[in-house]
Amino acid sequence: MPVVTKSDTIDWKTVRIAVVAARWNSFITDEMLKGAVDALKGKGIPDKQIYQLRCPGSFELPLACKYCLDELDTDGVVAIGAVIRGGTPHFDYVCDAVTRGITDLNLESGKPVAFGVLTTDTVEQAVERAGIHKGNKGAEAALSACEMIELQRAVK
Ligand code: DLZ
Repeated sequence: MPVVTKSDTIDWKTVRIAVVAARWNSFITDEMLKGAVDALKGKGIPDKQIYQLRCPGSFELPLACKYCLDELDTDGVVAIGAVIRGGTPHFDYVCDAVTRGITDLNLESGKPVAFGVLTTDTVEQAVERAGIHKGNKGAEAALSACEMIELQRAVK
């Protein structure tokens, strides 16, 4: 049985990718955006092929990511947001909408849209996951998008 492994021959200089960050809780999402961009640069993707965009809140992320795929012709997108339960009475609605929207966009577009959206009970938990104590979830999402781009090219 053939084994599909990651393509080691991917030329990261040919990859175009977008990072879209929600402005809500921007003290968190700014750090995650930075972590994501640094991770993509670390892969060798040229600066001019890493698009950085902002949208109002996490609810808008799926549509903003779709714009990137359709209009910027990117190979993938990293969606960055922070939904904090204490900060929103409609936490569950925003979380459900962004999760479903991004899942649907992955399958409809056939391109990776990484889920870098924190859903936490407290600000402290979000801060911990934005690069200060427990790694940077923006960077982790960016590397997931890269791995999926590699996987797509490996199965072609
Ligand atoms: C309205 C709202 C609230 C209360 N809380 C958050 C949040 O914690 N994180 C986030 O990313 N966005 C929040 N929003 C904004 C919504 O995502 C959306 O931008 C607005 O409802 C306008 O469509």
